[in-house]
Amino acid sequence: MAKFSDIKGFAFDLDGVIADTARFHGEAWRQTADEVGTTWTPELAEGLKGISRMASLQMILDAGGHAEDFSQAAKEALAEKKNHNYQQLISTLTEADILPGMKAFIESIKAVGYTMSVASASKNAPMILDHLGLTNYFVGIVDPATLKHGKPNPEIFVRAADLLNLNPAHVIGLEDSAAGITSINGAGETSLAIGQADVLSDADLNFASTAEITLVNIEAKMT
Ligand code: B16
Ligand code: MG
Repeated sequence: MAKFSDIKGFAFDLDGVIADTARFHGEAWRQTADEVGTTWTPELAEGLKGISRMASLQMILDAGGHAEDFSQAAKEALAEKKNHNYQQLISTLTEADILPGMKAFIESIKAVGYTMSVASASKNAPMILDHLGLTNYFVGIVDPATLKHGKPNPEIFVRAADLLNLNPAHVIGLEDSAAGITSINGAGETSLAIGQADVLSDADLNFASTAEITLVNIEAKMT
C-alpha cells in the first residue's frame, strides 16, 4: 500500500459512495427481475453494484436461467425501461441526498489542494452530480460510453487517474462494490472500500460507512 504522504488525488465512484443511489438502482432492477421471472436475492443485488447497465441485465437473466429467452432488441427494451424507472426515482435528488460526511470530505480534499475525478459506470453520473451541486469539485468524469471494458476491469480507474494527471500510485480510489475494488487494485491505486468488510475484503482500506471517511481517519489506517 502507498504511504499517505504519496497521495495527491482521489478517484470517486458515485453510486453508493457520493450519493445514496445504489438503492434506487436496486429497486429498478428488482422490477426487471420480477418482469423476467428471476428471483431477487441479496447476493444478486450486491453483485450488481458497479456493473454496467447491459452487463447487469445479463446477470439478472443468467441468475434466473433466462439467458436464451430474450432477443437483443428485447434486452435493449428491458434496459431502457429500467433506466426510465431509475431516472424517475432519481429525478428529485438534491444536495440532501449526498451520503453522510461526503460533502465535508470533498470540501476538505479541495481545501488541502488534492484533485478529484469521478469513475462511475453510470451514464447518469453527470446529471446526478448536477442535482447534488457537486460538478465543480471534480476535474473530470470518465465517460463510461468510451470504455472498452466495465468494472472489474481496471480501465475506468486508469482513466480516472489520467484525468487527474497523476500516476495511479498517487491516487486513492473509493468504491462500494467488489467489482470496483478489483478495478482500483488492478489500476495500481490504493483502494478504499465503503460497506461490509467481508464482502469488500480485497480493499486496502475498509470503512463501514461514509460518515467515517475523513483525511485524518484515512491517514491513520495508512500508517
Ligand atoms: P446507468 P457506480 C453503477 O454506478 C451502479 O453501481 C450500477 O448499479 C449501474 O448499473 C451502473 O452504474 C450503470 O448505471 O444504468 O445509470 O448507466 O457505482 O459505478 O457509480
Ligand atoms: Mg458504486
